[in-house]
Amino acid sequence: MTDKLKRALIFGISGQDGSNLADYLLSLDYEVHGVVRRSSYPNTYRIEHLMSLEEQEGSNFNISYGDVLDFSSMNKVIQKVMPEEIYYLTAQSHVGISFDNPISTLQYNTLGYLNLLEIVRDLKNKEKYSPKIYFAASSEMFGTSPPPQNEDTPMLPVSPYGVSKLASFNLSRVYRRSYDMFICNGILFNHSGPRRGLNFVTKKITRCLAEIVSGKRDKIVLGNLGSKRDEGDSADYVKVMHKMLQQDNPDDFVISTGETHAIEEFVAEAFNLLGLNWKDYVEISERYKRPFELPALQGDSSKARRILGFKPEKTFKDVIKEMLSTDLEEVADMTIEQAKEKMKNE
Ligand code: G4F
Repeated sequence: MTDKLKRALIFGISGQDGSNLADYLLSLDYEVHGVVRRSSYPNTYRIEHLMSLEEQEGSNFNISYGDVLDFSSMNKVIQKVMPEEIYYLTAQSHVGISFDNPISTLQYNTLGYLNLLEIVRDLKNKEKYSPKIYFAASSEMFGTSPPPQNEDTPMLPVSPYGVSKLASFNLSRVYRRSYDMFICNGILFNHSGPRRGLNFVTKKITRCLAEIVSGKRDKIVLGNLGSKRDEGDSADYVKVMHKMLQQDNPDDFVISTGETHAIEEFVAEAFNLLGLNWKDYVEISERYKRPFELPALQGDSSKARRILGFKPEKTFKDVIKEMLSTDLEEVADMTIEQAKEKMKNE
C-alpha cells in the first residue's frame, strides 16, 4: 500500500451503489476503505470479489467493521483512515419499509449522518482535517411536487424515508455554510442494475421473471404499477458522485435520465423481451401498496450536465435488458434469446 494514492472511505459499501462506487474508485487507483456492519448473517455478497483482494499483499481495498449509530466506532474508523473523500451511502433505503420502521429509517439515514458531520467538524477544528463529503440524497424528497424536478423544485416528501433524506440534505447545507465544510448532496433519481436489492420493484420483476423461465414460480405479485419513475443505471451514477467531489466548490446536483416511465412499462418491456404478455403472469396485491405514494418523478439534470459534464450512459431499455440477462444467467443459466425460445415452446 502506498501513501501517494488518494484515500476514500465509503459508508454503505455493501449496497448496490457502495459496491459499484468501490469498483469505480479502485479503477481510478484510489485506496478504498469501506465500513461494514458486523452481523451474524453477513450481507457482503456484492463486495465478495473485493474482500478476497483485501487479503492480498499490497491491496488497495480495506474493510473496517463499524456502525454509523455507534459514534465511537465511526470516530475510530475516520481517524484511522483519514480519507480525502467520504461517501455516506448508508441507508435504510426502502421507501415502503420506512412506513413500517420510521424510527430506524431516521436513525440510519439522518442520525448516522449527523454522527459523521459532528466527527468531521470536530476533527476540522482540532486537526485542520477537511475531507470532502458526499451525501446520498434522493429524488424521494420531492414527494408531491410535480415533474420535472430540479434543484429549485420545492421538496414535499410523502414518506418517512423522504423526510429522513430531506433532513440530512438540509444538515449538509447547514454544515457547509456554518462550518465551511466541503459537502455535496447528490439528488439521485431511481437507479438500478444487476446489483439492485431484491426488494425493489425493478429487481423483483427481472429476478421473478427469470424464475418463471426456470420453472421456480408461475407468477409475480406486485403493488401499484401506475406510479412513474425516472430510472437510470447505478454503475453510471456512481461516477458522478465522484465527479461532484472533484469540483472546487461544493454544491447540490440532480442526477437523472430525464425520461419517465410508469412501473407498468418496466414490467411490459421485461416480459416483451421474452415475447410474453405480462398480464398473463402478474397479480396485484394491496400488500405491496404504500399508505401514500409518490406519483411521478422526472428529473431535470441540466445543472449536472452543464457543470459536471454528466450524460447518462444507459437508457431505460438498456437497464432492463442488462438486469434481465444477468438474472436469467444466474437463475436459469440462459441468455435472453434462449429463454425466449424456451417460453415459445411451452
Ligand atoms: O422500487 P421501489 O421500491 O423504489 P422507490 O420507492 O421509487 O425508491 C427508490 O428510489 C428512490 C429515489 O427516488 C430512492 F431514494 C430509494 O432508496 C429507492 O432506491 O418502488 C418503485 C415503485 C413505487 O411506486 C412502488 O409503489 O414501484 C411500486 N411498486 C409496485 N409493486 C413496488 C412493487 N415497489 C416494490 N418495492 N415492490 C413491489 O412489489
